[in-house]
Amino acid sequence: MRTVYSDRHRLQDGKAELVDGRLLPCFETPRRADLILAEVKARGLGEVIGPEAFGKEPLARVHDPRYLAFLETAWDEWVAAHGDHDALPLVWAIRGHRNREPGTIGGRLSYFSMDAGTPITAGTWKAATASADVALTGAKLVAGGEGAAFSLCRPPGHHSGPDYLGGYCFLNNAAIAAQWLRDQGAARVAVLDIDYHHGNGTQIVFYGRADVLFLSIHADPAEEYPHFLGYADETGTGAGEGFTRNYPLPWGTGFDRWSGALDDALAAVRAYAPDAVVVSLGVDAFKDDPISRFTLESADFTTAGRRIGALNLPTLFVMEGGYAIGPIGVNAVNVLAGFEDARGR
Ligand code: Q9C
Ligand code: ZN
Repeated sequence: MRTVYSDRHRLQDGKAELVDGRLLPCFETPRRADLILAEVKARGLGEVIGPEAFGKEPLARVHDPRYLAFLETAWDEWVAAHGDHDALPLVWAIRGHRNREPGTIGGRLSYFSMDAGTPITAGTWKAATASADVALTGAKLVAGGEGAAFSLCRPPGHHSGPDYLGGYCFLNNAAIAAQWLRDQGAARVAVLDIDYHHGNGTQIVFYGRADVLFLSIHADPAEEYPHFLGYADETGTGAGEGFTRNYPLPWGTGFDRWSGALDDALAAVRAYAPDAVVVSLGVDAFKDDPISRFTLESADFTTAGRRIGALNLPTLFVMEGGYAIGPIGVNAVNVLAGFEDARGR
């Protein structure tokens, strides 16, 4: 399969995130994409191409225009108010508070954020929009008849909701791609999220809809980030009832249990008979991931890829998380190679 990649990911290079009371160097670094790209080339997965520019319209199909306007100018406003160090939010509306956009950049940053781990930097808007273009270009390949494509997105996307950033995510690349596929005529799209963390942003975008099936296998939110979404009893609402499925799993989960959830999710995808599948491909379920607590081995990612490939559906892989520098490339490409293997390519 072909890989879509943009060097612009480098423009997102945050200094620090707040973790357990300390400011630590960002886990979500340019090096991640470099290692994945190097492995794509080393393994001969297929041609690497640059993205097309899709503009703001496909972004606005998923995100609130007020949020997009905020994100585009946030850095300049932050610099004018506070200086040219990375922007991090500090306070959020809690139960009983007002849902009202403040006037200052500091207040607005909090309003449009869900955590203090996702710094806005000088290059954030350019990197995030390039990442969305990478997802959209992959979607176009799949819509055009390529059986599969790999969008090597960075920064990731699945924690970003209609009007907020968080979890290292600014624009929800997978949701933008899935919506674009719908807008191009796909009747039904399934989004399968195998990142270690719940895909809260993607779930919210499609929660009330039957035309996009959302399935997420992740660490139990009672124990793990993002903490406030991703329980098994969240199954969709209204017309979307039954079209969201969550598989929360406890810390320490290994491939036996994880793959049981995968098989259940894949059966649901088959029954849904979508025109296309978007895989939110995080590889942070890996045993040595520095911020995660599942125990998948590198070889397990190959097996997971094979099972996804056995669906025999047009499939777009969209890169999400994975922070074990070193094996991140191997783990991501193992999924893709396993997928190709099952397709007999
Ligand atoms: N103690 C993605 O994988 N911080 N985002 C967790 C851990 C946020 C992960 C802190 C993790 C976000 C795309
Ligand atoms: Zn993750």
